[in-house]
Amino acid sequence: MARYVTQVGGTENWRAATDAIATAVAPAGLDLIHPFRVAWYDDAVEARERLPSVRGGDGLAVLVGNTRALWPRFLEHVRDDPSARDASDPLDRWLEDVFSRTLRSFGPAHEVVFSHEAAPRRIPMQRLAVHAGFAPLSTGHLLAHPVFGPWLALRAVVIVDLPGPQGIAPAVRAPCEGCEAPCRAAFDHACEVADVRTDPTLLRDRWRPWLAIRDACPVGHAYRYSDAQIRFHYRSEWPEA
Ligand code: B12
Repeated sequence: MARYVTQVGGTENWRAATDAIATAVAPAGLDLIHPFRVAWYDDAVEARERLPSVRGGDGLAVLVGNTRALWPRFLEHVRDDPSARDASDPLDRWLEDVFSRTLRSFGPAHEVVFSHEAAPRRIPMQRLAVHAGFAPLSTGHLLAHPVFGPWLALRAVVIVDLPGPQGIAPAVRAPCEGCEAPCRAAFDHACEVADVRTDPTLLRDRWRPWLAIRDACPVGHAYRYSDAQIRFHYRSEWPEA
């Protein structure tokens, strides 16, 4: 399976550790792997938002996410174990299982923080992605990756007891530069018809205007999720068996 591993300068052990993590989680369709130095994020946020301390600011952290590659793997899991559907958050439970299984034999001490974790362990993943040099935040309040546009999800950060990359975070290529930002009007419209920020339950029934923000982005159309995946993420709706 193709993987998109960001290349950062340096030749230290963190590169091998990043590859080991990428290889371990790849079978689950986790195909976005971005190594960074803990301090790139920690120094930019308030103390309560920092990553759990495993080694300190010079340590390695690896952001793990996915494109639409995850969906068929998740469906296979549910096909193999139909009772998985009964969990309150089947995708989150599966991801927890994937990381604990696949990183069991990963050598260095490490800690995993999931994007679905609640306070006090909640990490603002979009801001982390920006500070870590993974992707910029678009006018439509979604990360817009230079290749995949907004068609991605961030799942976890693995913080590792090894020195991380040196220097400063790589500059993110801004896909929004020079764009007329059609996502701005889509975002304003979505907030008008269903402000999910104040009432997240509105998303389930009024999801199309929120989907329109993603569709408005001119980057990454080729990586759009399938309708089934979209309906699962926006409406918690399962595809027909
Ligand atoms: C809570 C949450 C929501 C809530 C938002 C509630 C609120 N008050 O804003 C609800 C359920 C409505 C929601 C909706 C969606 N979300 Co959301 N959400 C999160 C979550 C779990 C935590 C955000 C948070 O509290 N951060 C902590 C605060 C203190 O940090 P912050 O930087 O200030 O965070 C802000 C942003 O994260 C932002 N944000 C998060 N979701 C949304 C949704 C909207 C509508 C807006 C305007 C802002 C926003 O609001 C936060 C507070 O203002 C994050 C994962 C994470 N751990 O970051 C995903 C996350 C931000 N969501 C994501 C997505 C994709 C969505 C949806 C598109 C649907 C979906 N689940 O696929 C929708 C619609 C969003 C849109 N803009 O189109 C992705 C973003 C990926 C990307 N390309 O940028 C994330 C990173 C999850 C993931 N697994 O990848 N979400």
